[in-house]
Amino acid sequence: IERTVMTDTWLKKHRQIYLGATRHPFILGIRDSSVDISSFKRWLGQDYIFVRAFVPFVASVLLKASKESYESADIDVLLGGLAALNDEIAWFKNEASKLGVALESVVPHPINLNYCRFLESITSPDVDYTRAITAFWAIETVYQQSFAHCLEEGSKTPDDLKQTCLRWGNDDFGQYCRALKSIADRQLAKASDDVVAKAEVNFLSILEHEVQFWNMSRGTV
Ligand code: HMH
Repeated sequence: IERTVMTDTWLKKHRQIYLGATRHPFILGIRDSSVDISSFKRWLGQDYIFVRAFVPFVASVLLKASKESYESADIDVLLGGLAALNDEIAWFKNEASKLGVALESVVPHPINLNYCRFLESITSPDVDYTRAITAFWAIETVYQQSFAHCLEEGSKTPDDLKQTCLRWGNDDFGQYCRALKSIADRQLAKASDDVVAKAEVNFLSILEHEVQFWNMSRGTV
């Protein structure tokens, strides 16, 4: 018998808000090549700040995995995630210098600070591994799904933005997100109703933060 995993239940239940995060006008603007360079630069500078704040969160997930889970395969997946972040940070610096964005002088936008504060709240040791890995899956997957959409058949993504889209939209990153998803689903399957409910609330918060982040990048807020 096929059993529906929790993340698929949520994706179905919250389809509209999920599409709001993964098919946002900012992404559609990359896909149809109407995005303006100033928005792209704003996204770049703000996302660099976000990714720096993401590092301690990912480290906290790794720490929880090593304490709470007996699956050494989880550690391998998370270590791959940290390695990807290391490359990402180098990429941001390189891309910023090409576009003339001075990363040191980017002022974090309140929307970004708000998302970083949320990350910090789920970094706490009081948050269990199940909630942490589920949040991690959601955060990575929104980017993977968004940027992969810009590379699909029929997209008109400008050549100089294709590298950016490939960072998160490539097949390896897709495979990595599927690995996070199956860890999250394995954990959710054995979690209490209370933990599952809290993880779902976090999932929705993440989708809202992602929508806000794209809005900020577009300059509409
Ligand atoms: C805002 N969400 C945001 N930035 C990112 N780099 C990711 C998710 C994925 O790493």
